[in-house]
Amino acid sequence: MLSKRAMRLASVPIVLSSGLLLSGCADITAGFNQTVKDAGPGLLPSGSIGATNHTQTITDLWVGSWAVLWGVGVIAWGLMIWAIIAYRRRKGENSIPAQLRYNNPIEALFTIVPLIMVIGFFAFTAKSMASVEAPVEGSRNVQVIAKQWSWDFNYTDSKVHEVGIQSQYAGEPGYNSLNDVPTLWLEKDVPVHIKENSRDVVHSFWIVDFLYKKDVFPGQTNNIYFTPTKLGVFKGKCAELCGEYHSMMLFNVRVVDKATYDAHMADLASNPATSGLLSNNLQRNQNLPGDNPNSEG
Ligand SMILES: [Cu+2]
Repeated sequence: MLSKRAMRLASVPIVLSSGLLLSGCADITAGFNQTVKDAGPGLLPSGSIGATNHTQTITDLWVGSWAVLWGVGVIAWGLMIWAIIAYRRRKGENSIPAQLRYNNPIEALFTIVPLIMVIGFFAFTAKSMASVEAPVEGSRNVQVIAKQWSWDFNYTDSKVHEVGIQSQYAGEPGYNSLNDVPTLWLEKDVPVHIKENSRDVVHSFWIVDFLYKKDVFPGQTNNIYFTPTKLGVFKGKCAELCGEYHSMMLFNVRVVDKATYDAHMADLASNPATSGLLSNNLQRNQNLPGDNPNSEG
């Protein structure tokens, strides 16, 4: 039978883990770097709170999954440590303990519980993905074009565009501060449909606080649908290693009110350098099916 002392010892990891869980993010992140200090629910960036109509769904899936996994972890570690302590070799014990072959109820448990968990994770993921990926009719169209190593933005509905230039390291010729990276302008509370195209290789369009990224392929159009719901400037970057200056492939997303958005579109329209749309003729590979607008997926 298990002694009282062994029971107390076995409870240590359980108490420790639940303590960590209950103390919340504020304490855990104290003293960490800026990124972690900014952490919100589930250690996701706090800027994601209310950033788009999808961030809550994504946060719930993430935090819910971690909560379940912490529960499984605490139970598994607790049982392991209990077994290690309760069944340790005692003084004067020199023989091998009783050797057991298998235990049907335990085998069934170890099969059924993981199966239920995998099905559960799959179901919640599929449900969240379906809602995040659902096309929204009547969205404003923006074409995001990735290129080594920056971004071009075609504001399709306003027939204007902006061309991005790769950011440089400080001190290098052509250095432009991070404030000068290309900026994608979006209007708050207006659903947007982003069509992704690449001029050369595979990139990935990632707006960090929007908790979403999607690969950009040459010769194919990928689609993103969301509604920005918070004013502000958000950091974006390429999330697919795409060559030497991949790390400098940065951009900003500026979510503004209607008046500011309309004024910016008017600015772009009045400037011959930014009026009209950039064509796919700038694509490096001209023999791909996706470069023919009629075959865009
Ligand atoms: Cu890239």
